[in-house]
Amino acid sequence: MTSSLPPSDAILPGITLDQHLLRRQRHIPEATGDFTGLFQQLTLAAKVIASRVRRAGLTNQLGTTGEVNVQGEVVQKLDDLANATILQSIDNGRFVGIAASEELPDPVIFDAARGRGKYALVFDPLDGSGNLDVNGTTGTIFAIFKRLHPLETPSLKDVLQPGSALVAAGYVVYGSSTIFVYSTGKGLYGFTYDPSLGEFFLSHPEISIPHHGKTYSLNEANAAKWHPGMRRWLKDAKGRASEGWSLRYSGAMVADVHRVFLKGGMFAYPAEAERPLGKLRLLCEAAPIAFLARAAGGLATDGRAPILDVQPKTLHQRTPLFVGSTAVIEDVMAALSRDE
Ligand code: P6P
Repeated sequence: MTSSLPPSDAILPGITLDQHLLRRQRHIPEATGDFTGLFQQLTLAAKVIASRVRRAGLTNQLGTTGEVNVQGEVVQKLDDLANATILQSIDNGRFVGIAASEELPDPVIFDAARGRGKYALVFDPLDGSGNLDVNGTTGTIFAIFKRLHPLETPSLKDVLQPGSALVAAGYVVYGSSTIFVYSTGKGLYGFTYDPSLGEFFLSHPEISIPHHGKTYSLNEANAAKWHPGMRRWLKDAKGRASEGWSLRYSGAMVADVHRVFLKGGMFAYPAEAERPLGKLRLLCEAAPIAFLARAAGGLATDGRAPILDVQPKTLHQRTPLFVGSTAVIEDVMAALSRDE
């Protein structure tokens, strides 16, 4: 005689992020555990950042440091904390040889004594941090490359790779709940954090971007600076309000992209007359988001070409970005290709 198991959801809320990663690792014979180890470090960093973001108003962590970063943006106190948290979390693991942060002018190269980590990590530690003071949503974005020459000293070459070379990417959205979303190229998975248990549990087992969508996410205040085709597309979209088309824009790309991934539509930060490469950073924002969008069946372009095909020339290179439902992105690209 044997006893039957209690229903699986009777006690645990589901599979954890760690378990999901270990299951993935078991299917890769050559896996050394370094990739899983790196993800566990990033998961820890996400938990720490989530905790600090939630209590910022109580721990004098709101507001700015008074500094301006390499992007020319005012640094929020939590930008610095999130940046330091991620760098510290990967510093003792020998998984990462070089890490590039949106907040730092140059990459951090980890001490050779710790072994030359095989991965290159690129990240935006706290995207949309301008929202913090008003309790808005923010996020962390990360991208993981394999280093080009793992036995050599890490260098910028390890980071200046096209998005198509990514081995994994993800984001953490610090919103009404904290959700860790990642992909290794096939499938897009979301895990919701339970602070009472200190674990991320699988809550979105297979995120798939609807082929079409009626929500567009862009900063219309900049419309006068856009390509005429983009202005025409926006005018047409606004004309379809009675058909359910609507604008949603939070000021934090991670939040807006997360909505598009789940509900369809488009997030866009177009080129402008005086900013032909737009505002968003290619390596630490657009490329990882494009990698995730492709894994979820969506599309991401710079208005002309797939973001994943763009070969970065400089670390903080910017790019226009259009990402979301394939039908919507293709429609926008057609509008941009008309020369009026
Ligand atoms: P704007 C945040 O600073 C960010 O990089 C993205 O997260 C966000 O989508 C965009 O810039 C907001 O820029 O010019 O609309 O305030």
